[in-house]
Amino acid sequence: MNDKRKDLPSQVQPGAADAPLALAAVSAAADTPPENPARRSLMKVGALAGLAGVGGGILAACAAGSGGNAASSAGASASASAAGSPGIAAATPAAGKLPEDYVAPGQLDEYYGIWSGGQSGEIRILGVPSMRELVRVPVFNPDFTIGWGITNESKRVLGEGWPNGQFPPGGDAHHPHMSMTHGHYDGRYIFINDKAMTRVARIRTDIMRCDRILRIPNVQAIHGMRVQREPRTGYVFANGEFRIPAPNDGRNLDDPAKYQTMFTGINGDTMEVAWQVLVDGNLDNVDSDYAGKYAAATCYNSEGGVTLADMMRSERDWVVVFNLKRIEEAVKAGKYKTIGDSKVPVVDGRHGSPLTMYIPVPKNPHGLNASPDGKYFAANGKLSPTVTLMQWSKVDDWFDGKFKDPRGVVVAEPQLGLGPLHTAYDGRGNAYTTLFIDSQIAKWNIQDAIDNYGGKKTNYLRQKLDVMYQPGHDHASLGETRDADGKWLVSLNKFSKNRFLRVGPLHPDNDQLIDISGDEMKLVADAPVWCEPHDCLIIPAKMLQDKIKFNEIWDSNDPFFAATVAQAKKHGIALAKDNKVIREGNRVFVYMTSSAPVYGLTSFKVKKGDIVTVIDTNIDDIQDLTHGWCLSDYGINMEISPHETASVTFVADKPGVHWYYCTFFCHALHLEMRGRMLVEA
Ligand SMILES: [Cu+2]
Repeated sequence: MNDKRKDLPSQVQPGAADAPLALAAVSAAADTPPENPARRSLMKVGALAGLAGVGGGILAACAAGSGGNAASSAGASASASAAGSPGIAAATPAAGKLPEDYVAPGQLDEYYGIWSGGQSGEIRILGVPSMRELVRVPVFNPDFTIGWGITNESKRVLGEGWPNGQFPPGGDAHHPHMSMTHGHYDGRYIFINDKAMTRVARIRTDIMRCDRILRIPNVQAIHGMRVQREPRTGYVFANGEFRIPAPNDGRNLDDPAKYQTMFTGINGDTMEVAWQVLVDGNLDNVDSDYAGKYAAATCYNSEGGVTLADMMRSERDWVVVFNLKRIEEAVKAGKYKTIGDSKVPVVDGRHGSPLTMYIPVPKNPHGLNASPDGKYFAANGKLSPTVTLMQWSKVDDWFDGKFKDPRGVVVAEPQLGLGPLHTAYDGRGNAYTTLFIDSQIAKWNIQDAIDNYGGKKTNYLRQKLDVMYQPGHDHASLGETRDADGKWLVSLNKFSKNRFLRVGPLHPDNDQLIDISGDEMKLVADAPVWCEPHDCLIIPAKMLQDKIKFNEIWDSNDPFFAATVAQAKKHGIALAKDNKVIREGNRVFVYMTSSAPVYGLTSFKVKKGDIVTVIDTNIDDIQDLTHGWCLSDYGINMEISPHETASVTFVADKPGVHWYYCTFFCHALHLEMRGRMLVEA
């Protein structure tokens, strides 16, 4: 422990839990090599339990294919206990050197991290490398902090497409991706999927607030989601993961042959569905090329199965490539149908269609990742120890009829280890593949893997790094753009086990920061995160700030609350100065300002049963001087930042005096910033 880090009060090195007891355990394990049986049995608890019952054959197949480290991993024991197992000490910074993730008080991080919030349904903005969480942006999840799902402005976003605006209580967010122009992040929007409620949302980056949520018709469970890179976004591509009866109106539980799913192209500018493509099998992850011609998706259920055993039956599944130009032409030529009430044109992309190409790959592939040089795309094997690397230009040739066997687009199929899920790129010709079952990241060289596939004796494997534990996605800084800078890699690990202080049965996930700037990957930091982020993106702060102007203070004309401003105008209200109650029958509109430490109205009266809309405008000009408006015993809170207008509508069903008060500490007299609503019985 002879390093500088222990002198830094707020820094705990990766692998050291914040307690003396755990530190002792870590020290004991410090010299243990990564292959040590204790670590193996620790990390594989549960990882293979689900497969063990069904797939003895699968594990054997994996072990046969993946060489040295497979044997020890494949012999899974779900009974191994994590309770007393030591961790593995990670790389420590050299003596006298500050750790690489250290960002001193008052200093700013060099990168933004845009994190999915997983089951929370939000996105989170982090600083990288500190991995400090900056803000949360509620998207699919009602949130009392800012009144998301409570204010009229947020209800307009959340309620779109739902009967009577009755939106669901949350969502399952997975994949945040930023809009691009010519393969570079352009800073306009962040898009994210909701698997639970089959939606795609758009976040305006300048205000970091969700402005549109789109329900996707005709499919169930949007999982993989990516954006068009060229010439711009453009399309947002969304995969329907679960096959469902068509139409799904109460029939065919026992006839899965009649199930289907579709690939959806969304217009990212209008947030409308442009078209859908009917496919064979199912759709998991997706990515697009750098030429604006194709999107490609993995399918792990080519069998069309409805049970685990069914879905694993075939030795091969596939990657399906979508020919965007041909799809657009088919739609234009009217070669589509519509389903039920939906007006979305649906084209047929099943086997034999000129719109698609099905490339057989080893069974149950998962991640789909295009390389930043624009040449290749990789399908990650999951149940195969391989990654299948394919070349976009060969896809051109196949669609042009230059050859018949779709496997002709495969240029490499390196064997990496057990459970390859996702691959990231450093822009220097290397790829970084997460190995879920092995709890490792395999770094491999793309050209060496291609040469090896061509018959040359090359060693494409550069390094394997232990991660803690069971990584899903990994993501390299700018690695999904032409600007891949090969600086940081984050491994988003599903299990954290002994890496943090114990907090009960539900552990945080562990997002580990890895320095990939040198020849060797170096683990730099562990970051506990509220489950389950799945995926992230990392973008230099300067790049983003050069592209967009973050609004420190709201523009009073911002479209986010334009409908509320229009309503005020109809009432003849000047929002920045008027404090006034307007009654229209039993509809009551209460306009007031906020300026620390007072509300423009300190009392107002309504009658029991009135439908009341309170509209508050923050007229403070100072950045960060946010107010809240919380109404006692009514379950209402909303945040109003400088020059923002926010509103809430409720039925005044509880007679009496109800104090409203400011919830954001705005002034020394913040507690005195309050007023009374009288509800007359
Ligand atoms: Cu206040």
